[in-house]
Amino acid sequence: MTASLPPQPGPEPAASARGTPPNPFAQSRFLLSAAKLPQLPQDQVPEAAFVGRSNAGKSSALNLICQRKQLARVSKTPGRTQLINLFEVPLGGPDPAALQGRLVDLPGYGFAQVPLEVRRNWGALVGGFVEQRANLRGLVVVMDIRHPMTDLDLQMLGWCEARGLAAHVLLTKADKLGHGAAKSTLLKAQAELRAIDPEMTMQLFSAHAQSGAETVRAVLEGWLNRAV
Ligand SMILES: Nc1nc2c(ncn2[C@@H]2O[C@H](COP(=O)(O)OP(=O)(O)O)[C@@H](O)[C@H]2O)c(=O)[nH]1
Ligand SMILES: [Mg+2]
Repeated sequence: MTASLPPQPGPEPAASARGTPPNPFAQSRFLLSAAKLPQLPQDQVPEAAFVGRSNAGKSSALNLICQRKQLARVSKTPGRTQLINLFEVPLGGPDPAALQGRLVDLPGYGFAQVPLEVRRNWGALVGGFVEQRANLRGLVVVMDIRHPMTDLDLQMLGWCEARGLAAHVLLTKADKLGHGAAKSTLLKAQAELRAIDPEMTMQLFSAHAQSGAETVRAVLEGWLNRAV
């Protein structure tokens, strides 16, 4: 008698090896950095933004989603980047007007050593972006699975809820916990998220184990294919 093993998590096979469509995010290109909201493009291109505590793993997540080693520079010095970085994603499709979306890398938060002035500036920049940016279709909130749902994460989700904006949470560095602990953290945090807004979603993610990227790509494609 043969016992079949359950499917094991592991690196995703290359898209072509499975006959799945190519990853559109692999074509992402850096567009520009903005220090102030008026420097952002004024157009109709839909955007999905990434935000999270400094060092949560946001750059690593963006790099895995886009299958690029250095698209968003993985920083060893948290709290440094105070700019909004925009990446163009050619999504494909017959209508040239609907060809593109953007991924937006927002400056990280919650770094104690950052001076008050920098924190104020962060609040105006990121708060302004999340509350007002017309192009924004959804926010990916990246959290270290060992410190989920901090006060600033909740503030971010609160801004989304107030605006009726979609939000998707990545509990990243899932490789740092055992399978059972990761799963129970997910269930607990999911219950908290549902209490904020039942439509918000959450998943496990690990840049190091290369797991979870396909799920978040599908969420992003759904957002970016929505007309502005
Ligand atoms: N174990 C583990 N470490 C990670 C993972 N993602 C990021 N890191 C590490 O966490 C640190 C911060 O990552 P980074 O992507 O720069 O975070 P950011 O400040 O949010 O952009 C780096 O040392 C990464 O190597 C992950 O999935 N697993
Ligand atoms: Mg970073």
